[in-house]
Amino acid sequence: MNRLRAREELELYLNRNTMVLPGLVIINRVRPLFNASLPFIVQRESFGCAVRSLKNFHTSVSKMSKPTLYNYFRSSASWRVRIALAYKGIDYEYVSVNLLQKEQVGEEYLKVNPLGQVPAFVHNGNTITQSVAILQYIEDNYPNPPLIPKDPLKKARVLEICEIIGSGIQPLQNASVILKIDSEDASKRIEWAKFWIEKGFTALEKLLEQTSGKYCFGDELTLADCFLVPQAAQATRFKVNVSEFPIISRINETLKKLEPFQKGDAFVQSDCPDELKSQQKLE
Ligand SMILES: N[C@@H](CCC(=O)N[C@@H](CS)C(=O)NCC(=O)O)C(=O)O
Repeated sequence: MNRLRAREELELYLNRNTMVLPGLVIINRVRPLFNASLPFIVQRESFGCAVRSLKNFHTSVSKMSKPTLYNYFRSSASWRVRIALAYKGIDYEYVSVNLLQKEQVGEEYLKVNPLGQVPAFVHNGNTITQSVAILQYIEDNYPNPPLIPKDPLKKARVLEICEIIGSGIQPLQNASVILKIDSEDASKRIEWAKFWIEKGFTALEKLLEQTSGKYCFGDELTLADCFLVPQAAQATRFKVNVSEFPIISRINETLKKLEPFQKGDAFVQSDCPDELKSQQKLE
């Protein structure tokens, strides 16, 4: 990170957090964000950031309180959020909501999310549902390292990829949706999910021809990558041959080797049954 970039980032960060801080506290708080550029940022006055009251300072300190993620190891919408949290180095409380045991529609959880779905993210007493809203909230509060480009067109492209997966594919393969398919024959449900995943992947593959580099959007990790890996895993589950989509397949394999993707992976989570964990190791 160069001097100018560090300065811009710090100004943005301080203005968002609007606090009065003695130099030492600033250094401590920005250290994790600006480690490499720390020598350049000790002169707070020179940044022209907003000066606010001590009350605001306390508010901004509690902004750093540990969030809770209600989720389930295999839920792809939860999985996206786990990857982003790992990438940004955010520590959180993992609360498992067992979808197989229908805990998502139990009285307790419906108080958290009346829609009866995971994930739900709780921070400073505020509950946010819907993975896109959660991810945007995380991005706004923990902007570094970024997952959403600032440039409007680049941002639109990244969100386009997220939406193809998040709106065009995932809801159509969600367990509670496919269970509504009126058939004695379970293979009909798999066929249904496979159809929508393949349709979505066909469009996504075309889009990635234009946008991808090492990852979905050039060589920068973005939110689109957080969406891709869990969706590719679900595709395999629904018998899609992911290798028929060479760009998706290549990016997925590359991403799976990266630490945040390994930490967010379904099969290392505490609520993943042991037999699935070991089965996964064999594959
Ligand atoms: N649009 C929602 C989708 C959430 C969603 O579909 N969650 C699934 C797991 S991936 C769920 O909770 N399914 C249980 C159910 O619908 O009963 C988001 O992005 O958070």
